[in-house]
Amino acid sequence: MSVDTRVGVHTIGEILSQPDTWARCCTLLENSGELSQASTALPGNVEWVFVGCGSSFFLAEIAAATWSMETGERARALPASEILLFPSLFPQPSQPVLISRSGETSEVVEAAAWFRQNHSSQILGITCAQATRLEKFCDYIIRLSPADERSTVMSRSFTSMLLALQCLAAKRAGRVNVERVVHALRAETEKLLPSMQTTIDSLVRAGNSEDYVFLGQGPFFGVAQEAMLKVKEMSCSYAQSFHTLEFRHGPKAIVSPRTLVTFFLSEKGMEQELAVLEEVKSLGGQVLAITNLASSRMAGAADQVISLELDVPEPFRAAAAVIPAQLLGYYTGLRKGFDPDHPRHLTRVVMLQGTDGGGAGSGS
Ligand code: F1P
Repeated sequence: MSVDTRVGVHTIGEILSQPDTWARCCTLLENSGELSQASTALPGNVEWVFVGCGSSFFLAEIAAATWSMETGERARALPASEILLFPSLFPQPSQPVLISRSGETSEVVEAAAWFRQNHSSQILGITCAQATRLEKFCDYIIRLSPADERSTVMSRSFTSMLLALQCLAAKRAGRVNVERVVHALRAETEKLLPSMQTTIDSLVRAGNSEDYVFLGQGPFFGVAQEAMLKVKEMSCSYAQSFHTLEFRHGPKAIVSPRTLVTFFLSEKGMEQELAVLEEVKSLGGQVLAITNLASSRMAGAADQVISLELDVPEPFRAAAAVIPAQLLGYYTGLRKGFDPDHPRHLTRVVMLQGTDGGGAGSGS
């Protein structure tokens, strides 16, 4: 069998497989009953703490925002390292959710061990891998095998684990038909992929950008964070992320014709966020707007607009909204001569010396 050696072949395949993967994961969860089991067994009226590293931490940020918006319960996201270094941050009781594609990241496994040792609550884990060190510490595990990846950078694992946690929030709140949401997301995003690719590819071919900024509020702040990481990981470019309105408070000083500022526009904050977009344009920056419904005012200000037009509640649009940023990192990496399947300096899993994992800085 011939091996496909094209540069970035695994990463682009995984990015484009996301709608189909979401449907497969949703079916898996419905058949296994894992989501319903976790939804009924885990406590309410405590703060839910979503924990991860790297992309999985940014996933945690979106999941925490969704949790509070959908259930009304308190929730926050933290990198696993905060639990290890500042455990006093965690007033009892809390409901920990440990997020890790590999289930082997040392900081996440150690955080799970800390919760096991110091908290009476039950631990929920979510992973894409089999037989992981993480699950040894978990009372409940959501396992999304169809979303696992060969690539180092996360794409379908990120959006699939995010959707699973958002569906858990929806089941807890009992206000959203989860199957309908996933079906709509899958069908509509599948249709959007070709135009997303065309828009992002043409933006990259124009080759005017050397500095990237991503802006979002509410559940879209975590999307902006993940977008920043995708462009850094796949293209070794300078990228930053902020809450949209925070950009005025100093960071906008960097805006130039070589700066591409991507706005993940929310419905709730549209008016205020659009004012920042118009200000960035007036300062001479390039602007990409990712929105659910485009407007003439938006089209008049932005250089490019990607309109999702998804008939799902606002937080559930996050998974689709991040895809243009995955493509931006991918095509920018190719243009700069990198191989997104083998990102510079990175390993697929970060396992640290002195843990019950590999040697110093080892990774696989
Ligand atoms: C988390 C992570 C990724 C990053 C790289 C190294 O992995 O930090 O976010 O892109 O792949 O690992 P995991 O804990 O979700 O397996």
